[in-house]
Amino acid sequence: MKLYITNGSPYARIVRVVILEKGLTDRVEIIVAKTRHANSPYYSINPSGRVPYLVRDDGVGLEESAVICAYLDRLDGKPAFDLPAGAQAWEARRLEALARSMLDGLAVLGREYRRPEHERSPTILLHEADRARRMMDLWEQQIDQPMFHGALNLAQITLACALGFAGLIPEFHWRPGHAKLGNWFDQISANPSLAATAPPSPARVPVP
Ligand SMILES: N[C@@H](CCC(=O)N[C@@H](CS)C(=O)NCC(=O)O)C(=O)O
Repeated sequence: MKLYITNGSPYARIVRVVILEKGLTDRVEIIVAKTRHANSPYYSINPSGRVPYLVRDDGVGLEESAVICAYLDRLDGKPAFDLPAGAQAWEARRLEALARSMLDGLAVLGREYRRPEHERSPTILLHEADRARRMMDLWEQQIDQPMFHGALNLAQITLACALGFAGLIPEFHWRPGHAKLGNWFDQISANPSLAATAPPSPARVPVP
């Protein structure tokens, strides 16, 4: 299989973490795609131009990090990232969606800051920075949930990748006022699959 990524993409990182956790490194070739470039050859592979994109062994391509993770997790018939049983399944869905919601906003914020200054929209910057701050406040409360302190799950991976991406936006400082969240992030970042996929330094990250 082939997984197309960019080094700075937090969505691609979620999939890369799952590949490591599932021991699939020998089965998935990771290829850095050229995104957001007119006429990139990558567009003939994935017309949407987005990453992550998994080309399966049968040649079929899959988009969306959650779909790709679910596919890879089930390959061995022993899913490690399935939803827990009963009411906890809704908690898992709720928290993963909340983490993804913050990540979606941060992705817009990061992208806007990486445009040339004269192309940036002050309205979008303000809107997304406000959203991100509200979400960080919410996470400072939610991080006590047992689901964030047990075995690695997709809500944890998504939140860790969102916070890792926030750290790539030099203009956005999320740690002040969010000590619990910061501690959680520091601890989970030491996990080998997260450490191995840590994003490159801000100066080298292309627009996701
Ligand atoms: N919902 C998608 C989001 C994927 C996404 O937005 N990827 C960005 C990189 S972080 C991208 O490919 N951007 C390139 C473009 O928009 O052309 C997922 O979860 O996979």
